[in-house]
Amino acid sequence: MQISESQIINGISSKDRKSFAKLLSICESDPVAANRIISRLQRKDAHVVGITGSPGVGKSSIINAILSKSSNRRVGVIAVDPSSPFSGGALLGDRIRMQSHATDQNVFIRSFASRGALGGLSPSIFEVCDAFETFDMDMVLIETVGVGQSDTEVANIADTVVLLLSPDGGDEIQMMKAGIMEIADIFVVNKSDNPASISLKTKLEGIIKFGGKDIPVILANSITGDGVEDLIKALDSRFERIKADGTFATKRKKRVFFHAQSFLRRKIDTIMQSIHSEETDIEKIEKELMKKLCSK
Ligand SMILES: Nc1nc2c(ncn2[C@@H]2O[C@H](COP(=O)(O)OP(=O)(O)OP(=O)(O)O)[C@@H](O)[C@H]2O)c(=O)[nH]1
Ligand SMILES: [Mg+2]
Repeated sequence: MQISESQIINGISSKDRKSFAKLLSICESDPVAANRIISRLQRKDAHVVGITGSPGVGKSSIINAILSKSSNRRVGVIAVDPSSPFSGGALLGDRIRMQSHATDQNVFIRSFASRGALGGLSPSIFEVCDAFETFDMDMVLIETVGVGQSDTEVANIADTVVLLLSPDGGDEIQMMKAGIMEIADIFVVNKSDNPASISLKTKLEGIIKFGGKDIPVILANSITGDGVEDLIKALDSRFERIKADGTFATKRKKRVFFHAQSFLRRKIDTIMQSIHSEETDIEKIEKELMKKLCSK
């Protein structure tokens, strides 16, 4: 049975999970319709948090631990997971790690089967994130794939970026790309059951101090939940601070810009796919693109 946009809107307003799931599917298949539906719904500013870090560092586990300690609030999870052959089970793995919360009415988990172009975030991430804000979420956690561009791109959408490191990743600090250190608002040294985590934390604090910055470094064990309350406290106090000092408003303005950029790129991609692939004259392709773009 075809469900109308008005039915979806009414359903979401009365917190119906099926209607919300339908909106999330529309975000992926038809961004124009998704934006139209979202604009007709009430929206609440959720704290959008990007969780990034190398594969296997514990991103899904820490999200699971955050969910366990957030029973009094509504939390959405967006897991952007690769469908690459060597990590075939990763998507399933993330689901399993968060499964204990799958029936929790205050939690909604959405996994993407594949990431976007150039290893970045899925192109529908902005619509999906906006959609979560129509579903009365207090917090939206975005797990990146931790490779390619997705871990720096997440700063375009998140209010706060949490970078996870772990002592079993070799010399993680040495290996880290320059850009990723710049975007972190909170560091977590995960796997605190490994004694080497203490020296990793000390080393990281030294680097942050040397850079003249004041960024919290939290030691955590996402299996036992140790340190996760400290992370939640750090997140909450940052959210209060950025709302008070104007950072939040600036970030949200930028998010609209990046959303527009992603929306337009997607639109152009769709049109390009409809232009005859045997055409070899770039000018002709451009003219065709402009014609189709203007007629939409
Ligand atoms: N000892 C220990 N193991 C941990 C901890 N946190 C996570 N792990 C383990 O590390 C492995 C990877 O954890 P995930 O949560 O799947 O890591 P991830 O960063 O989401 O991994 P990808 O999504 O594949 O990039 C799993 O076997 C976890 O059980 C921790 O604090 N201590
Ligand atoms: Mg994961």
